[in-house]
Amino acid sequence: KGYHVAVVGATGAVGEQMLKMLETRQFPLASLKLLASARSAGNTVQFKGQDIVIEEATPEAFEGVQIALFSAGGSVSKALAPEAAKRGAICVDNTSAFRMDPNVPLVVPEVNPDAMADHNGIIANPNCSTIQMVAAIEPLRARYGLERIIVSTYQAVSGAGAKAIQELNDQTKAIVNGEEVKKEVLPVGSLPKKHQIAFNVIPQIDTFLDNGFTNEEMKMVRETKKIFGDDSVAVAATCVRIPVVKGHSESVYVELKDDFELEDVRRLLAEAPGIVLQDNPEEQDYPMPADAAGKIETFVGRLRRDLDNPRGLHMWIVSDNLLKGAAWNAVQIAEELVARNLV
Ligand code: A2P
Ligand code: 11C
Repeated sequence: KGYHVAVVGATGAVGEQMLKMLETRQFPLASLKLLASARSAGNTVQFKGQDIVIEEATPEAFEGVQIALFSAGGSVSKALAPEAAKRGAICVDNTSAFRMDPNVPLVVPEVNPDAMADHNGIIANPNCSTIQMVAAIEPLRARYGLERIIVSTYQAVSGAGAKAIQELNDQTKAIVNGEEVKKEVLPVGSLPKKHQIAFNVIPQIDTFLDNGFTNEEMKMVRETKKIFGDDSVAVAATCVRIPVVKGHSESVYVELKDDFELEDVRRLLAEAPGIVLQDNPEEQDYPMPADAAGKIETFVGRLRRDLDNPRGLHMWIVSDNLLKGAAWNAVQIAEELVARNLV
């Protein structure tokens, strides 16, 4: 049996990876519709060796679609996901448009797969930096209970889309060649002031809020509480952009409720679905974005007990932000929908 699937934003950085995931996972397809803006309509994209013509994303384009994967920005999701749902599609939305809507499940399949059943036509995919963090913490939360999280991120430019990847490449070449550096995209496309990302580090992702945190940081706070179903977990984040193309890294400090043995923590992570324990400091072996890029798993290493708090644990978490952080989590939700007879 196959399903009628649409990918909205098929020409974007995440959309491209969604197609790759549907292909490599051999997702059961009856048909595949590729949607983007009117600018791309008529262009073709390769899928399984065949050219598929891109169509403009309009409400009518969703007639007959059973599963729609959205990654074309929040405003497109706000306008079109309800239209797709009205026509009978289940939307897996990779934008922030519906994440905090109480009627929309926010799902990481390794953490809260049962939340999926309560969908009203839309299931939200969390922010990339949230997904990899909660996937790695969940096995410890389930065993020991979770008091607080303090996280600093090292995020790849692909999180800001295809234009930001191009900007890093262009700036790097310009600097190496002694040419003028153009600053047009980062840190935030919609704000006039820009900073250089090549050979630099920018402690701003998304806009600042009144409380001094950025929107990206507050996404990590709010989404984590919703996914864990626990508002009492304390979360604070500092989100930072670094000159890496693919793969977000995170330095995470967690305080657990119960006492733990490091050996048990290691075993729990080694056995957890979707997690790869990579923690062999004697061999200088730990997760890095250059190794995690292109892989669907979340890699965890540098495990240490805090020097002062015996229930405090330090860890280093790396995953491909376009895969587990976006396209793979979305296709994984689609696979679960099929497995649970929810389509
Ligand atoms: P297009 O290529 O036609 O502009 P990225 O995150 O890499 O910047 O990609 C954004 C994706 O969202 C692209 O596939 C882009 O298509 C798509 N997109 C942008 N605006 C719209 C729109 N108004 N309707 C549908 N798709 C859109
Ligand atoms: C980044 N995390 O790396 C952002 C991108 O809410 O889906 C994803 C934004 C979102 O820039």
